[in-house]
Amino acid sequence: MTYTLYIGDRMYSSWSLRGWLMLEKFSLPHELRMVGLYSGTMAQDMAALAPARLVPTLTLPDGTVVGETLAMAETLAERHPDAGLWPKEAAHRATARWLCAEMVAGFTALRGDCSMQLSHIWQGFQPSEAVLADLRRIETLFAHARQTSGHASGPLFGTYSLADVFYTPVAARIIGYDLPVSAETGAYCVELLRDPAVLSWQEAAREVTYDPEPYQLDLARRPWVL
Ligand SMILES: N[C@@H](CCC(=O)N[C@@H](CS)C(=O)NCC(=O)O)C(=O)O
Repeated sequence: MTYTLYIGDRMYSSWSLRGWLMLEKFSLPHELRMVGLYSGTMAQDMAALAPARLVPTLTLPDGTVVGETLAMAETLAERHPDAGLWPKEAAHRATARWLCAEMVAGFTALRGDCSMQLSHIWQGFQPSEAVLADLRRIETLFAHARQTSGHASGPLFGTYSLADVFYTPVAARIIGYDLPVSAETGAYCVELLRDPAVLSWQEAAREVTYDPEPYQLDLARRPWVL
């Protein structure tokens, strides 16, 4: 029983990272297939998965195709009720679902201005007022999650869950652009990015290079050392 996850790129595809973490972190057997997100072959590579057209896309062992990361998360959680994808307690689970849904639907300024990259830390990035508002909202949601769960640090709901999966690429944006957040949020972001699974993903990401690199900024950079 193996899932197949189609991903685009490890360095820059935030959604691919989410799709992979929800399999990898919960020990769900899977194989990966690369899709040419930046090589111009994406439509061709994904033709057999139509009408899915974005990465990640998941296929279930029976061949069912599932697009959209949130749909994948719910499908995997339903198929593996004991794997702990969602928090055990109902109130925590409802809040975790809320955080994931708001992430998928929101933070458009942060996502638009600070494309995820796991290569280096930009120096001197000046966030717009809209990006700062997104950061405030993210910290409000984190505070609400922690108040609900009673866990002041570590995974938002005490045990690593889909909420942490969905906010890992958000953490990469916060760290990768050196964005202003509280010490607590910064520590949580670093913890998410120091996860051994994320580090192995980042290491594999470095094996692929692009010329020109996507999402360049006219800014100095420092090495990604956390
Ligand atoms: N809402 C989708 C977003 C997926 C997404 O935007 N993936 C990007 C890569 S990170 C993509 O496939 N872009 C290719 C395109 O837009 O043609 C999800 O939750 O999975």
